[in-house]
Amino acid sequence: MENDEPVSPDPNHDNTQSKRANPVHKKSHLTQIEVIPCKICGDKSSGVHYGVITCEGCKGFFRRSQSSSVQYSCSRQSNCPIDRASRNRCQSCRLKKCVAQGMSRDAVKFGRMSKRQRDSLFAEVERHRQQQRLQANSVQEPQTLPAYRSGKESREQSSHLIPPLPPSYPYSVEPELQGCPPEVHPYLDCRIGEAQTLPYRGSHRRGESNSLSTGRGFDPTRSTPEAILNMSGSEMGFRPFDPESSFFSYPTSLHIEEVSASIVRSHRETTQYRPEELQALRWKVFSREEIHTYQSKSVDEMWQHCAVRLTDAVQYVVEFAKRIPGFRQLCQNDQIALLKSGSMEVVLVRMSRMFNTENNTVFFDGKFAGTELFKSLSCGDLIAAVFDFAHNLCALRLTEQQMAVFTALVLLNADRPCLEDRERVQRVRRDVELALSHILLRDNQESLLHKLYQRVPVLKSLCALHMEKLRWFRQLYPLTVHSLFPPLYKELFGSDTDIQTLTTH
Ligand code: HC3
Repeated sequence: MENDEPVSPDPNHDNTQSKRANPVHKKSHLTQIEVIPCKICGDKSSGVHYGVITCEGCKGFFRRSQSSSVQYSCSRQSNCPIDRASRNRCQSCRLKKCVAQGMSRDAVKFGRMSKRQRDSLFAEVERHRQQQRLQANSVQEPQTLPAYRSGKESREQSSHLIPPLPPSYPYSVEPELQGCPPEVHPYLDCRIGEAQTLPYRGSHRRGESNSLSTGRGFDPTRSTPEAILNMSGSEMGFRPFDPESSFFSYPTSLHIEEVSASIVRSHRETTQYRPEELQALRWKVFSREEIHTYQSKSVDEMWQHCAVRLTDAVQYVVEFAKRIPGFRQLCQNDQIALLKSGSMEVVLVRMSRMFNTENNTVFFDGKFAGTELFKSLSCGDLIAAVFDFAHNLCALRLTEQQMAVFTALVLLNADRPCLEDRERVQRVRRDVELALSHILLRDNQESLLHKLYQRVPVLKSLCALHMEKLRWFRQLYPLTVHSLFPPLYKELFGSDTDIQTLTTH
């Protein structure tokens, strides 16, 4: 019976040229390709072999089938199933499947694939990554949110989540009686305290020079939460922020340049896709059939799908916020309050990076999608408004640096509800305001400042409409939200009252 173990490196699979052609892209691309299972048996793949993504076993089997003179024959109806467990049972059917999938000794090497072929492969990698994350998220689901409790009980129960408030805080009355109940935020809370392993990014940033003096950049697939958590401020290239220090209260242009550089670096490390990746895929649009598949989802299915995607995007925003100079020196309550009210706004701003104004599509699930793809959400007005916003902001053609500092400004809004120390938020914000002015002045684009500030109330109205839609959806599908939406999503967009509604129905 065919010995399945690869006997030696594949002499036919020489990708030297492609390694020379683009070592970083090639390495990262090949690394990504392995998320796609073997096209022959479904086992973990090891790359493109003889023109098809296969595992080492099927690569070796095909090579031996080409070199040996043996003829394979099937003892059944030549339709044997070929999977990881059965692949050695029938060599004839296995070879038949190899050929059917396109394996050939003359197949082009990966490095010489056409751009279209490589883009198609890249999009397939992205789709598999998204599926992996979806499964990972559903596996994470068992974590349950604490059920709604009265103020006193809630504070006692949640003390392990949010440090108990010192008596001087104004939460002495029952939460129902105050403007901003001390909500429980186990997911936001731990995300603020620790760095999270983020969902897959567009590509690994190996070898990219990074800002950290230790040479460790933020790569969610590499950096463990402990590693990031243990990086000291100086190790991360930041001077410890101390709003009380005299140095901080008189920002010099050097300090402002440092704040700008720090925010731009954090932005670069916490955006899901690089501009060049999005540019490379800008004409990769969904087919009619693929759009129909999305449109055929039920309302609750599509909402759950988008809620997962939105939550992924928010996780990157949380990491970005934590790296804004001064953000983590704010009190826990204010960090959470700023994220609760600002993260969706930042997601919408960042969405404009992924928008193609020429066909009004946005990068979603590995390809560019128009509004029609989101039809089954049944909130056409919200979709249209979100796309309009993305289109108009995209048309300003912000640079990554301008985008980075603008999103930091969106987050550091001292007018947000439930803030305990507005003045401190304002102090942190002031440096970012100066940083944005500094960058626009340097870029000779001061007129952008007014245009960007004009977008802020639009963001607020979009988020209000989003919350209105969520309340509508939750009335119809309370258990979907409660049981199937990511916990972080519920923390961000839910509220104690809503949790009470859910748990008492
Ligand atoms: C805004 C959006 C949901 C989020 C989608 C995101 C931002 C997700 C991250 C991707 O990298 C980029 C992206 C593209 C499209 C964005 C969607 C467009 C429309 C949809 C709704 C307006 C929000 C629906 C979310 C809800 C209702 C489940 O909370």
